[in-house]
Amino acid sequence: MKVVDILLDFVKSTNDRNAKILDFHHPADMMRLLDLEIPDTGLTLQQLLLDCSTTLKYQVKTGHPRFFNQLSCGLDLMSMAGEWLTATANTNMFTYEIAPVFILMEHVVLQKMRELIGWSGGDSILAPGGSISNLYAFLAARHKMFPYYKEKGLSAIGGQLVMFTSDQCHYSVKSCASVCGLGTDNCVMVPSDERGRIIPSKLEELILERKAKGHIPFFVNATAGTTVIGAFDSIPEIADICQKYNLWLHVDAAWGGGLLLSRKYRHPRLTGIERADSVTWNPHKLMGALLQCSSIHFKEDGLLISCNQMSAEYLFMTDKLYDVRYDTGDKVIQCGRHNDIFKLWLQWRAKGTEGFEKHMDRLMELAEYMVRRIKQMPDKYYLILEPELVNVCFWYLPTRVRNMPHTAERIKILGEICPILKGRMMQAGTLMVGYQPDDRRPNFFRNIISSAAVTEADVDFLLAEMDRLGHD
Ligand code: ABU
Repeated sequence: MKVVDILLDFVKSTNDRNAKILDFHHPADMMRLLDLEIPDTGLTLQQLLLDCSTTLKYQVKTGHPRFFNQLSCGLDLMSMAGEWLTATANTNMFTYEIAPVFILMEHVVLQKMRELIGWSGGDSILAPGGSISNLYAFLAARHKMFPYYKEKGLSAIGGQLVMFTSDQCHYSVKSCASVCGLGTDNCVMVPSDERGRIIPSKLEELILERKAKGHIPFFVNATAGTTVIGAFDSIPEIADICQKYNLWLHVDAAWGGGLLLSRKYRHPRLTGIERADSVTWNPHKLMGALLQCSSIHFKEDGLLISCNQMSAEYLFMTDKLYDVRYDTGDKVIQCGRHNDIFKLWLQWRAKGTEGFEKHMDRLMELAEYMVRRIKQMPDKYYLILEPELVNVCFWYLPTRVRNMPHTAERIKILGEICPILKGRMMQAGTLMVGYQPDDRRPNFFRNIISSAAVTEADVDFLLAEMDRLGHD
């Protein structure tokens, strides 16, 4: 019961706007505040309870309504209940034998997600994060084109494989090239336009360039919601190119996939997604499922198992008393699989698909509200671009730059201000907003609204608090 009290206190303070988001200490100071040593002899229950509350005391409250720092924000109570029960059940998701209900839940929920993509069949699996989901897409694409790779390795290919993605993609796409033996030089970064969307004509040019060198293009990644600015590549145009050159089309919708649930915002952003061969979609992002919950979907059924199956005899016996196609563990390269489905299933049952649609529309409306407020304060804020998603990218303008023309010199100063102002937010503990540079600009703020707890008043607080902390 005491542990439950500690959990509930954390949830209460997460939802308390008067409570701080974090109590920041530098690592060396934090080490002094904590006792993390592993003892030879077990400690008392009283000490362990103290350990539990101290741990949560210094944890950043990522569900706080003023935490705008990451793509996964918020603390959905239904999903949390599912996660607590999941931990209690403590099972492994590799076989139906030991996780019958959870395996069936996964089957039903993933089928529903494929329907939302626009497929009537196909196959899917929950994976440990979007990067691994993208890797599964890569592996299946290579397997489809070179089915003997699994047994024969590189000799089955007999040439240089090449993949294509935009220069704004998530870094995990490039990582596939490194991990899978292509080398990062053979993950071709296609230029994007001023809004961060891949330029289709450049994609085609680069494919032809590599073909002329005798290379083997095989995989194109389109991003539906880039990590920093939230851009959506034009899927129909990319799909046409993939069709023309017989290339696998993967859509990394880890971030933007949630908008599939919104009739208002789905189009044109995700138009054409049904033409993809594979789709990554992370419910732990826009949908607010607790970390982690990431899915990878395939249009073609049977590819995952054919690509990854190792038929370990001690686990995946074929003479079990039930239909062993439900032993999903042999579809993946990991062995142990965490149960990431119960929290999503329970959350979806609580909200219904309509509830998720309302959630998506609300997040988008809040981002639109923030853009309007920023535009009403041109002396204090500079909007970098009109968002397509809930990523609002901007600079804060302290008093000393307000009368300067918006030149490279001012932009340099604005970039230098970001880490200073972020540091002040963290010291104050009142607000967290992320910043980063990109290939076109120095540091700028990226505000993410993906928590159901956020209101217009929180957005107003954010803008006022940045001004309070950074005006000098
Ligand atoms: N691609 C993982 C999410 C990164 C972020 O929260 O900014």
